[in-house]
Amino acid sequence: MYTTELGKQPNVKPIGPAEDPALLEAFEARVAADEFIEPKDWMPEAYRRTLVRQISQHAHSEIVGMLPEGNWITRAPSLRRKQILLAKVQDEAGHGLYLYCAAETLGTSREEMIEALHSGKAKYSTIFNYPTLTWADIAAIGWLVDGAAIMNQVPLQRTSYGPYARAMVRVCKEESFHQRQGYEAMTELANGTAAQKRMAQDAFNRWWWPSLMMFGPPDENSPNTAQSMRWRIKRDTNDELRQKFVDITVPQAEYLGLTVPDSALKWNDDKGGYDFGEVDWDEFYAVVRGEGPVARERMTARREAWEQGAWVREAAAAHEAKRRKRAAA
Ligand code: BYC
Repeated sequence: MYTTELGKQPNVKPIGPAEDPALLEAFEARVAADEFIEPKDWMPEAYRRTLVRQISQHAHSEIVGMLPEGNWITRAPSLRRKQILLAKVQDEAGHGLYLYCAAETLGTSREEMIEALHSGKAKYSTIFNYPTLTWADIAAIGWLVDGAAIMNQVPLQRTSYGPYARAMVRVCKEESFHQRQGYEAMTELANGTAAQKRMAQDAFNRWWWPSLMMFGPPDENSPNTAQSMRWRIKRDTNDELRQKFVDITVPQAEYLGLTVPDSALKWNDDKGGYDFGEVDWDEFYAVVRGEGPVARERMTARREAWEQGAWVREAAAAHEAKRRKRAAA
């Protein structure tokens, strides 16, 4: 499904004519001084391409990420839960839109990005290729998936590209609410009946490892990390963020009385963090290749939504054309 062969990708290299060394030096000095790079500023082509890749894939993740939860809006166990879930899913749509706008400032169009998603050229987060089987999965997603997302996105508020950094400020505020509502829903289940506790543990078992995969491959197998860290697109490496997530989440699980599904998990005094077991990287790469348990359903749903929404896009374009004509007259 995906065009790139993971683990064998070279670092992003500039294509086309060599870039002016003076411009390159000035650009690197600005990045090193923690200045934001803005859309009209000169930037190396490889920097632009890396940003388009990361931001558009981030946007796609937000949009595809609406599906597993959207599936539960009609089945939420109370009116309060339904309202919260509806608001959360709408927030994810908003995040997708800010991110598509941020990517558009780099000279790519919305249509090109959507086409890349639908054709399988662009990736989206592996986490959204797993099914949501019970209500506890919705609680687990809020707690773990949004928790992992915040861990990754708080540092991105200081990413070197201005529009991406600014989009992240609002996204992080909303993700923080998402994480809390998930943890609150999980607390209720973990303190509920025996059946509810079992549901909570079962969902935790199924979402723990895929959540650790959200941070990407280990640093030594991450083709993009070194360059993205130099350009300050990424502010922490995949392994650093994964470790922070484990260290913060394990005590939360203990508070809920849930067991982390990892027999290798152990506090390590020397490093001041947990040692934990090996992620199943074969599973990760299979899901990235489009072989996730519900990958096909996800892409079918997105393509159908795009086709069924054609009339809305046409109506909006016709309305705008009329408005301009009237304004010109
Ligand atoms: N899933 O060199 P690496 C959300 C790809 S939305 C799929 O480490 P990089 C939420 C990677 O793209 C969560 N693919 O790459 C929404 C690369 O392939 P390409 C999304 C993955 O970019 C709704 C290759 O593997 N968050 O939270 O330096 C409801 C090698 O990896 C994954 C973001 O997108 C993966 N998990 O680092 C609730 C955050 N991991 O592109 C919640 C922004 C890696 O070279 N993105 N790959 O063909 C990032 O921070 C970085 O792009 C990543 C990967 C850490 C994800």
